Amino acid sequence: MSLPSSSSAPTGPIETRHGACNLCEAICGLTFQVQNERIVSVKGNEADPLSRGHICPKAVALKDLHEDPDRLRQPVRRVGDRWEPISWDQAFDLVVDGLVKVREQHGTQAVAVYQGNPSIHNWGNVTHGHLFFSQLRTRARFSATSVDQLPHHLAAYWLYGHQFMLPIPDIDRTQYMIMLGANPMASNGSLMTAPDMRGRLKALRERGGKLVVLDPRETETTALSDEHLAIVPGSDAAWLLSVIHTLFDEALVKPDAWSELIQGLDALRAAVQPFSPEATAAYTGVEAAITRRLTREFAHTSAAVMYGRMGVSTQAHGALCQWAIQVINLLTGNVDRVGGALLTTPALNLISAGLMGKGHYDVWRSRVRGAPEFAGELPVSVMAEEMLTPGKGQIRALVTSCGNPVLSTPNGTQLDRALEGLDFMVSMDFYINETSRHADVILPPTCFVEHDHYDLVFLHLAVRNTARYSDAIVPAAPDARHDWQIYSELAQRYARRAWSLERSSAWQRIQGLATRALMAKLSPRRVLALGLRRHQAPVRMADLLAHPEGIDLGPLQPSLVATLRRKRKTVSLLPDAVARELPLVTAEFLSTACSDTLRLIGRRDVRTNNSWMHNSERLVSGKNRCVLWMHPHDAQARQLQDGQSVAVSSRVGRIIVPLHVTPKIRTGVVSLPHGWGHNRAGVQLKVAQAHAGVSINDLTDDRAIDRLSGNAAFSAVPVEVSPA
Ligand SMILES: Nc1nc2c(c(=O)[nH]1)N[C@H]1C(S)=C(S)[C@@H](COP(=O)(O)OP(=O)(O)OC[C@H]3O[C@@H](n4cnc5c(=O)[nH]c(N)nc54)[C@H](O)[C@@H]3O)O[C@H]1N2
Ligand SMILES: Nc1nc2c(c(=O)[nH]1)N[C@H]1C(S)=C(S)[C@@H](COP(=O)(O)OP(=O)(O)OC[C@H]3O[C@@H](n4cnc5c(=O)[nH]c(N)nc54)[C@H](O)[C@@H]3O)O[C@H]1N2
Ligand code: SF4
Ligand SMILES: [Mo]
Repeated sequence: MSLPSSSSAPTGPIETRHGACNLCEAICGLTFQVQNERIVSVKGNEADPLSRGHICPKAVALKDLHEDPDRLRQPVRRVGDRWEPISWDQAFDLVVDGLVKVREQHGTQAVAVYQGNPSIHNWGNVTHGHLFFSQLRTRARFSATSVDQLPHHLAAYWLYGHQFMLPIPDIDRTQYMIMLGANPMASNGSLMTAPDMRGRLKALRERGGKLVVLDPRETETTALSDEHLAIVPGSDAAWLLSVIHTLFDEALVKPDAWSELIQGLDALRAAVQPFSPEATAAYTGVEAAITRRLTREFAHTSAAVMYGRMGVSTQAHGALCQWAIQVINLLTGNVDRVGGALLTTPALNLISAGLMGKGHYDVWRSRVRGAPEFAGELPVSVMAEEMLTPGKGQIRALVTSCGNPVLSTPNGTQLDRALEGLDFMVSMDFYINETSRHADVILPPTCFVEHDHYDLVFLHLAVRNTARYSDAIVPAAPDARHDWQIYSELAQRYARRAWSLERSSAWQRIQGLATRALMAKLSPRRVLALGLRRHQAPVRMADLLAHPEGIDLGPLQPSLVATLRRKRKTVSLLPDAVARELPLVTAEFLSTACSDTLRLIGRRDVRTNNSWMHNSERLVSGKNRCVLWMHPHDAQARQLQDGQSVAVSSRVGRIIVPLHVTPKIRTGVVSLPHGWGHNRAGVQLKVAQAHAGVSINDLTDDRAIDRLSGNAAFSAVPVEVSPA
């Protein structure tokens, strides 16, 4: 895909530069053509060993982001309802002053942090963010994890002892894949970095393999599947328990390499006894005979993998779902098996290097609702109530970075109101959007094509081992700051200003200052080069620089069984928390799903990227994508017509949206995409405002969380739909 050439094209040599797209987890390799430091075309890089030339329409929009007139290029501070450009020096002082004052007056817990999705897509946040955030010492830490993949981490922590030991589907070698609640043809894959999903899924079928998808609606991915089961939303945990039940019932348990490592088989068999496929069929909407047949097929295939993502993570039983998926892969011997699910071993392995903590669970709880922490974070669903409920520990200040929680977290309207009442707020973001418009100061970093990149996170989640470092494509403006530079500066100034608030000894504080001063001088690239050398990586910085297209380190290899054996660790199949939970859900899972309430679910489109990138004309042009899908039977029952405006209401809110009547969705279910709703006052995104849409998270409920993990339950929100 290339760009139309500009009419006033500058003259000068055209240079080719290799880069990467960091917008989604596929991290595609790109080739840019640049003339006079202006991007003139963006293409997929055929030589990239992982993405092999694949891109999606969003890659070209990286240019739009770079050139966007609405993008902030200098810090601003809010003066009444105006924004005033200020110098970086002034901005840093204002931020440190604002945060320290709240901490002095209201205590450490009064300052909260929200780190959004691009925090892990932009490596400067990974290498330098902690220098600043750790000094705040607050337990009021929130991130996109608790509206996303939190149950995966919890299941990995329970079973393998480490939150980041996440086995990835070996999609290029599997013969049978069961996929629940994922639409990688639109999302390009998640917790499975696998660019060119179409090619990979076609190859699966061409080698005689099978793809089964469970999703309440037809999707771009179900279109490529052999079998699609339109399961009742929110009921997947019951279905997965029935699969485990069937594995025991039909003597299909064959853990192979895991036999001597797993514990609790008998307890598990007893715990799943009530959940036969026959007993849960009314609740899940999946016929018992189908569940039994699929379980048999899966167990009899020697390279099979079950995979579940957003649709089964962000629901009331998300943790049960992700635990059960791991257990099914374990009981059939498919974890750590070629063609099953394998750990990636990236060049710089942050897990084996001990640079990623193993996690902890329920060591403390949130003040108002008593929701459990995981790995030091509280569920973001409780953030607004922690701001709105008076008392000791009430949140009075907020730092947001790379996030737009007003559009991305449940009950955004309530959060919007809560942000208005804060004493101080700072946002690291290049836009004045639905969230950052509440900030006192906005610190805008450079955008993706203006800084270098090595993917510290997603190379751990890829379906093949590769390594790739990309230099900046075009130079940043002289006075611009990268995220890592913003953190470094904030960290140093904060340490000096908050000196008297620290309880550590003077010596420890001096050491802290020295470490931060040193780290501030090390760019992410220097950190990477040191890390590769220190941890004896198979590639060094010089190799990466010689191969900007990326280096292939081969297919995934079994390693988890050997690691656990070496560490003398066993896998307890039935963690205590799950054992306590199952009796609590039995009555629900054996009942009939309520049929007269409509259940709302989400939807992604290849041209969207969460709550942003709607300011790119080329991505939002064409048909309106923010429409409510409804089955013809449900529309008829409510006398609703395709194209008309309808009112959708839930416990927390009401929105008006155009209706799209389609047989592609299960009856009793309606679907809306997330990330829209740019019509709030004060937003400065001209293109996005002209295509505002509405926010699904004005309907999703902050009280609806997964009891075990605290993850938001976005799927199966009860709603009513009527003519607007
Ligand atoms: N109902 C519903 N809600 C959902 C979801 C859903 O499926 N349904 N999905 C959830 C999921 S999976 C996620 S991950 C969250 C995402 O929600 P958020 O965590 O809010 O992340 P984004 O929506 O991606 O917003 C990214 C913000 O970061 C800014 N930004 C982009 N790049 C950079 C950068 O390099 N540096 C800085 N400082 N800022 C940057 C952008 O301008 C934008 O404001 O939404 C969740 N919300
Ligand atoms: N184009 C695009 N790509 C993206 C993003 C984006 O916003 N746009 N966001 C990125 C991010 S942050 C993430 S986390 C990934 C997510 O990537 P995926 O996990 O693939 O997420 P979705 O595409 O939302 O697919 C979730 C599917 O679950 C289905 N579903 C909903 N409820 C249920 C349920 O109760 N049970 C079952 N079985 N299915 C259900 C939905 O119909 C939907 O098809 O995508 C990433 N890639
Ligand atoms: S799939 Fe699209 S958005 Fe994702 S990394 Fe590739 S080009 Fe970027
Ligand atoms: Mo996500």
